[in-house]
Amino acid sequence: MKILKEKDFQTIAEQALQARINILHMTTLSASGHPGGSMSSIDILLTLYHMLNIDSSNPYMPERDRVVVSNGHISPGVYCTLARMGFFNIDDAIAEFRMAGSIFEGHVERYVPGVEWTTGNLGQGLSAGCGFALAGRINHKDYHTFVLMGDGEQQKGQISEARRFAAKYNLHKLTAIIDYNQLQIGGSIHTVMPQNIRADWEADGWLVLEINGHDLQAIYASILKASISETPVMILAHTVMGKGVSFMENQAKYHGSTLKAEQLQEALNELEGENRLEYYKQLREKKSRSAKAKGNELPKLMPGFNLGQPKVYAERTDNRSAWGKAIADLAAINANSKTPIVVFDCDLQGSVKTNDFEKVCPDHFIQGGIMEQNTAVAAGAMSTCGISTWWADFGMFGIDEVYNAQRLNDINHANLKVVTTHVGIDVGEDGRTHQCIDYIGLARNLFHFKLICPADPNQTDRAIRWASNQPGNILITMGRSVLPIITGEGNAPYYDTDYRFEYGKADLLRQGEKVAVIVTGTPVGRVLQAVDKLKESDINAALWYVSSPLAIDRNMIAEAALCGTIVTVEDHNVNSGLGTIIANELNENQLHCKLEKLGVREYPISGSSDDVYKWAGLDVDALMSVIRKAYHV
Ligand SMILES: Cc1ncc(C[n+]2csc(CCOP(=O)(O)OP(=O)(O)O)c2C)c(N)n1
Repeated sequence: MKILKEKDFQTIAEQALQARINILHMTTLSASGHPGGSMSSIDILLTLYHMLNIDSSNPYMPERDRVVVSNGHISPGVYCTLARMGFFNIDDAIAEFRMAGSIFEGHVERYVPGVEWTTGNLGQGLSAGCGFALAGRINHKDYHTFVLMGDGEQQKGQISEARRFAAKYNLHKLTAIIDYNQLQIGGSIHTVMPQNIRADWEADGWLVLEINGHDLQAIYASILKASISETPVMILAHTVMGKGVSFMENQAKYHGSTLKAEQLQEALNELEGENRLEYYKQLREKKSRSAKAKGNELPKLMPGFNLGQPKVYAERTDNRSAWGKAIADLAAINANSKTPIVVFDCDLQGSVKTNDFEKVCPDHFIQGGIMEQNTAVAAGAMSTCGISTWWADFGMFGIDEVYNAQRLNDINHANLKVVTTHVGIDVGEDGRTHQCIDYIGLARNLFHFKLICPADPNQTDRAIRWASNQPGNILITMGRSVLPIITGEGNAPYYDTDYRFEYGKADLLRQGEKVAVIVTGTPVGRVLQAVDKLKESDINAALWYVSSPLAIDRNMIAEAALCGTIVTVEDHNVNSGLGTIIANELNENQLHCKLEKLGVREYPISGSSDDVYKWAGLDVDALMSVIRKAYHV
């Protein structure tokens, strides 16, 4: 950390006064935003940033210190601080704060120069900090990660997951700073939801330092101490909401209320500032018609891995094992790559098949425990640090349980590869709590996520290898069962040595006419059997496999529609999966044909896979009956 001298403290004090004025200008001008917490934390923010190893002309320098502002609503304070550190012009931030089209959004966004992680959903920042801190260790970079948090925010359970994770991995280069102003929206933090914040952190193995969060020397000393601590440190900084303006101090109302113009004048009289609201008004009007401040181009993860030799499975096996073998193989052959491969697990290692990877790369296997929210965010943050980051879990826990965290990973343009097993109704006997029948629907809401649902172990192998060299977030899904190898018309594996995975390309498994069956996921084996059996009675239905349900193949949809009837098959909620996507595509492309959607219409039952597929009307006999009927219409 940088050593501060007497004159630095004078500078910080002057900047803090100026920043308080700017926070009020910003929030009054936009008539929205959070002045109270911005003013209680501004002394901490400025002192901290003056101590960091950062360079505004090289914002993504790999060895830079990281700050996650978990209470993203204090964006005015953050923008004032970053502007003073040279990342952008303060006039732009004041004039454009919360303006449509501006980068200076209501909550801090990663594309604002100097911001490391988009936040706003409270309780997730410490997990992101864990991801950055662990990434530093894996990348052999000697940086420190700081996470600024609110005190009301401490009520979120995910924070305790992150504390345990940091303690387990002894992330001593991680420091949390809590803005302890003792107020939140609803009033005192002690009445809204009583907690013993200090005791909770200490119980989880953190060293706690308690300071006056407006005393610059005390802030400085605590950060210095934290930077050399051998355990993770939490700094509990006693502050005053609205600090600096007497009528705003200790008033919960100013958590999220702004000053009217006359109140601003009164506040500025106290702060001895100049009321430049007219100037900023003019600036804002001018800006709204002209170019906006530019956001950062986020660095892309392009590992350039050697993808090795594809493995061709001739015997039945499960997709899970094919994924486990592929990632272990990639890790072994890329052991000397500059991009490390890391795999997270949440206490399901045997089921999600990460054992082989752990044998090859024990130090890069991260056991996150039954703490999926923390894992989703920590892994997402790590994936932005030049690390090929994978997380294997059941669909129910890696998607449904953590939907909002994945949405945040999407908003943050992370590079996380989420491999989920046990999706659909192919989960064994566990029943409806474990049957993830909404993964396509959920992923479809995430604008930038790619979704791959491989048909069999061969396509799984190819898809994993392909995904390892792709930037961005990718969700790869599979069921639990041992699956038949998908064969082409001539009985050899369809996805053979020559097969190359292509995102968005559908696979024509069987040529046919009158009916086109379009399937995704585990039902493909049963559909293939049904279609092949029907051939014996001269019913030649076409069969397409869709491995990328969010990127429908235009050729397929046009050819399938020409058949006259399309039957979609999935072991997914029929209201939000492949069938609905196909209906949408037909409609939007003005293609006309009959459509029959087969899928899951109720929360399913426990039972063997065969029994559950039969219950859902997705067994071979039921499929044959639907296809036969459609063929003869
Ligand atoms: C998960 C989540 N729940 C609710 C909110 C709405 N919200 C925004 S700020 C806030 C209060 C935060 O209090 P505190 O952490 O003490 O911040 P301060 O008031 O000191 O700025 C709430 C409930 C949110 N942003 N995220």
